[in-house]
Amino acid sequence: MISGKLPAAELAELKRLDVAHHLPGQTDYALQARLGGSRIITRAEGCTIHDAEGNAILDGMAGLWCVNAGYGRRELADAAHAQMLELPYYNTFFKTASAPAVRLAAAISERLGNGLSHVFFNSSGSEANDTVLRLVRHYWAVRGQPYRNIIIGRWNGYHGSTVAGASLGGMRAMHEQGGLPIPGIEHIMQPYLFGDAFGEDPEQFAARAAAALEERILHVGPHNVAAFIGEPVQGAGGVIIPPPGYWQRIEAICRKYGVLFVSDEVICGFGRLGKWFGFQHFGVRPDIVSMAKGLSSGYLPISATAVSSSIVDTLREGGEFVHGYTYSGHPTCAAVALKNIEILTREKLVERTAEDTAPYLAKALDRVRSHRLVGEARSLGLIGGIEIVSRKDTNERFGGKEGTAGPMVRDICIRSGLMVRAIRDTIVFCPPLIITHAEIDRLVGIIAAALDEAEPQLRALPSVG
Ligand code: PXG
Repeated sequence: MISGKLPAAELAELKRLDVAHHLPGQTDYALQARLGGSRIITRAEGCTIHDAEGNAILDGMAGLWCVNAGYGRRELADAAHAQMLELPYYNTFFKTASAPAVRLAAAISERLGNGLSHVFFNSSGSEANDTVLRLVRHYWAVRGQPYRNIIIGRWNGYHGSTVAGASLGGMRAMHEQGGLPIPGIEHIMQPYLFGDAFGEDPEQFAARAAAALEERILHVGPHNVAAFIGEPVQGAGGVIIPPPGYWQRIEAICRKYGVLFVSDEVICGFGRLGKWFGFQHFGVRPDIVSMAKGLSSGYLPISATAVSSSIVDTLREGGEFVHGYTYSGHPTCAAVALKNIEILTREKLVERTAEDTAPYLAKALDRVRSHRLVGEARSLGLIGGIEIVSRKDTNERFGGKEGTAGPMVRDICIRSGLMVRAIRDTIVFCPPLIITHAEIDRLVGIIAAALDEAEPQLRALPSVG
């Protein structure tokens, strides 16, 4: 394994420049400065990232939930190289398109099935959801119902960081900055059984959580509701896997009131749940699907918003859709995404997830499931979360509030050579789909050891913080 270590002087210079000039995303800038700069990641291969200090770290997060095909894929670099020499860029505004964009639209639509025939391209997951917002409102206006413009999302859902994305999402900390959400967005409860309804019967909870959608639709008036948006499994919210029956009920409620059903597949798409798309796992049929991340395995920024053929019929009656980005259908990004889909298909990484690695991970989690600090260890496909609790068989948190144990255990994991995230007190992971059994064992083993290491410190905390 080649080290990513940089000479000490070069690393010191990079860290200095980082503090002096760089504002990383979703970061506390005082903390960045106090730490003397960010950790510099220098190289990666397979499921392993390397930092400038010479550490090799198992990437339990696939970058940021995105490097599905793993790192170091020469084929993807070659696809970008060849496309850049042929046609690096051209737009889709002048009644023009490029071969990679058109072929990618067809490849995505083929894998979506379910009448999701057409694809609009963007560069990020946030932009894909901005397109959702503009498209559904335009759709209803063309249908002669311009007042039908409310979109319902969920508390603790994540749909991006742009004004529309953060508004559709239900992250209260994001809403507190910049006066969000924008008008016309409503939020309902999330289907978080462990956190919000501990001990409730899962079926009953599924019915109750879905009924919240119907109640809200009735409250604001069904004729005013344009769409409902949700992630099949909430990622940034803490890997929240809804109880059985939830999605069927949500779909039925959308149908009952003629509300468009939008599945945000930015994390769940491209094999994460063991199907090409998360909605296919749950057996429902959305009208619109947003996707990004795994579409190119993060090698280049590209996202897509797919719509059903009946929506396209309406759009075709609506004149120009006055929406689009310079980089919509970017040829180089599209060429890389196409090659990425070819790799996922050829190597059967979606099937391998469903049949091999996901069941292996679910079983491997037994090792932490019995741990004194673990309230729940859950996974679906190759995404999972471990709930840290102060008392087994409860959902009580250390220090009497959320967010103490999670970051502590995460920091130990990273120090021990595993990159994971802490979302409040849930340790979450979402490794590349190429992860091996041995790497899954290592991932779970490091988390188990980190829980052991953190326990004395956590037990020493006062019980109410
Ligand atoms: N939808 C979902 C479901 C996502 O997870 C986005 C939309 C927005 O994608 P872009 O490409 O605009 O970032 C995401 C992105 C976190 C975290 O804290 C998660 C995301 C982004 C940044 C941080 O886990 N997911």
